[in-house]
Amino acid sequence: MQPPNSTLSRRQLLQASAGLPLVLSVPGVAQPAQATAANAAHAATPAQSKPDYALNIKRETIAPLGVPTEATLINGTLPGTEIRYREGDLFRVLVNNRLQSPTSVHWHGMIVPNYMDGVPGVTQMPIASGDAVLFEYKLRQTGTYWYHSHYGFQEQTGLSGPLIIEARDESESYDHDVVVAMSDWLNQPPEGIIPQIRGQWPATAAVKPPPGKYTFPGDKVFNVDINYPGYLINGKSNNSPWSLKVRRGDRVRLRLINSSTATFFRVALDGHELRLIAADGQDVEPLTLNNLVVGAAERYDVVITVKQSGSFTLHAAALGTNQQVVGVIHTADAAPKTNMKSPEFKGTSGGMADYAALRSPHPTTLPEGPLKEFKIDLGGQMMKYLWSMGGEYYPEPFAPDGKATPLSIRYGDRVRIRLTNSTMMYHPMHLHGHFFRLLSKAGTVDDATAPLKDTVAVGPKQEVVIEFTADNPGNWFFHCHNLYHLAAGMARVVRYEV
Ligand SMILES: [Cu+2]
Repeated sequence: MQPPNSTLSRRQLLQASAGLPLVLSVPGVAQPAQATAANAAHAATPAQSKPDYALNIKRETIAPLGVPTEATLINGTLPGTEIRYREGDLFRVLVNNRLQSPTSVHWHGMIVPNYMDGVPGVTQMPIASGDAVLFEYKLRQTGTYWYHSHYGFQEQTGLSGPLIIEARDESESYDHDVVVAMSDWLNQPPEGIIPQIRGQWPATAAVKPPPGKYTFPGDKVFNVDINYPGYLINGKSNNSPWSLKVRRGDRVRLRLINSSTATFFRVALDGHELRLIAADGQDVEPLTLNNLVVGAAERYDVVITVKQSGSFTLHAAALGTNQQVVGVIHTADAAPKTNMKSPEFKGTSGGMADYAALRSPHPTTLPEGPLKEFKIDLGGQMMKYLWSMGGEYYPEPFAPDGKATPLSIRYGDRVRIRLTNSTMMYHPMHLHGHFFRLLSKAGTVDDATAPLKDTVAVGPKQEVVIEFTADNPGNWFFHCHNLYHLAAGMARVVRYEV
């Protein structure tokens, strides 16, 4: 165990003794050898080398849409530093809080030990101003993930970044491996959005969404709460679009990450088909698509083959709005040139527009176990802007009186959750610490190749069934990944009974 150490405060010792990550009060780069309770548990390990990545979180003013806005940035960039590992590596990342306020970082989609999950109030204390925490765990997966703050509205103001784990033996070959992180951006503090929607504050343009021309495939209306002034690809708006230089004939793996707080994007690349090879980090049977929809917090990996010399616009249309954000993929002999015409999105649509088409390349059937079933309705009170799971509100900043019953499970259970949606909005539901099988067709619980995901968007009046084996003990957040729905109560904790 951790020996008594005179440099630790009483609070730190309390946290350490509670089995929580130990927080060091060291400005700048901390001494990682002492940084976590996890290290303390491995007392035989001598002093470790430096972390692989240090995420220095600071408040800065930036203007991605041309309007200076307060942002919460990692190492000064938007999105934050790309973390890239290889299969089987040890994850060693230091989070340095240089804000005046607390923070937290959650590793989205990662199968982490519970106390590394980064959810304040569920798995750890917030990281206090000036403190640093080393996150260390053995990587048990490959694919495209991301990380983001789970504290307040920091995620909306820039605190997120890509997290990539390359497989040692990738099934596809490609010449470029590139992250395309899509996000929504506000020119105002996000804390004011919910009071405006509730009519408690004077409304700005951001809370008056006009009817949007970009609909869900099949011309279905897509409702949004927020009228964002703009959207970004890899931190860049249409004012200076993100671009990628390639050669004719190149194969390019695009790791599409929807790191927005509320927006669903429909994506297409002019003149090219998209070969979908992975969803939420997990391989799927390849599909040839013309466009796809990426729900908030989802990831889809596509491979494109650059057919000819030229400049090809990557369109990401924000569903429910009249806006798209573009990027450009161009060959070296062609200048990057954007096509700002509205994409028509002809042909086959995939991703979250057709979950049933996603097939795992290997069986995902679960081991036998005591069946534990839950039925949870996603609901809310529109006029009050409160969002619920199973009629209960999780105590969050905009649902302070909420009280939500944990979903109690036991190690070894086969947990099946039936989600219904009685609201008029999509809810991108995310379970921490586990992959679940997505049983998109009713009555398909025996479906051997159901895809594994960590986030599933449940549409208005839709029903979705997910199931997973309870094999990672702890308290795990299960919530809507629309940050404003979460802040107004849409969450539960899945709790392993001991
Ligand atoms: Cu929601």
